Amino acid sequence: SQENLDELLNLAVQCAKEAGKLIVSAINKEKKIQTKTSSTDLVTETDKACEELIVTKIKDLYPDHDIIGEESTVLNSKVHLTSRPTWIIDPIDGTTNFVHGFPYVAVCIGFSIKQKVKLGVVYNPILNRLYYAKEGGGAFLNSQRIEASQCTDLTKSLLISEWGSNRKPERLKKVQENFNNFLTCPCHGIRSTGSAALNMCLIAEGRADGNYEFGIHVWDYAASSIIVEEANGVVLDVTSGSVDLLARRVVAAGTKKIALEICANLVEIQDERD
Ligand code: LIP
Repeated sequence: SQENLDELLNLAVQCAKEAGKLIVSAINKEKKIQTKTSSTDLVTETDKACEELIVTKIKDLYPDHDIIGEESTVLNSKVHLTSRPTWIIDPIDGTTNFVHGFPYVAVCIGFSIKQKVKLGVVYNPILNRLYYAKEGGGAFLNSQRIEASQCTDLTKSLLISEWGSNRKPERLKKVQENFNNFLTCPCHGIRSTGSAALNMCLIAEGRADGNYEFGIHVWDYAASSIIVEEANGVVLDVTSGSVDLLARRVVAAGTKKIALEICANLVEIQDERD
């Protein structure tokens, strides 16, 4: 029910704010850094502490809900996203930024039923930007309604994408090919914040017109996907079909036209599904 969704959204906002406090208090200090799948895929004790805080709070109130968390997912294991009520959590999206003190980091909390995202919270505690949305309720940034851009011309668009943490030469070549395609299109520019979730929220806010990324995980784009949709933006899979939460790739844009043009120009990069 709507009422229940409001309650869950409140809980997600509370969790994000508390985790945000941990991030703020740790970002300027020395960090214990570990690597995950490669030397450019990082995790810190703060990622883990934030996830634990959020998971504990949710389990306390909703012990029968499922939880998918970035740091509690065993490396290279499959994610089990079922039709059951499921929380999808990235305690720090933009861990590399966090490590360097670059201020684009976000706590991401999404909630899905039947594999459909019902609400999402993306919180940047450093820049104090709280984005949230629930199904049918519009999208908000710090309590103000946000709207995606109306741009329909790729040659007049500002795009956002990322290099990603996977630097295998063959793969990186394709990432570069995609940057080249859009730069020679030419779009007005391509930006990278280092956080897939904040990139998508910039689309929701209408600060940029289109975004794509390969190699991300369900926790990087579940919460932000509903924020883009509720801001009247468009979220697609790179095949131009509907977004696939486990496909490890996403296209987001203010308009369907830009989203489809991005899809049409992309060289596909294959990553193992979540
Ligand atoms: C990050 C993504 C970013 C991507 C990085 C990394 P994390 O997520 O949000 O867009 O390019 O490689 O995966 O690991 O900081 O949560």
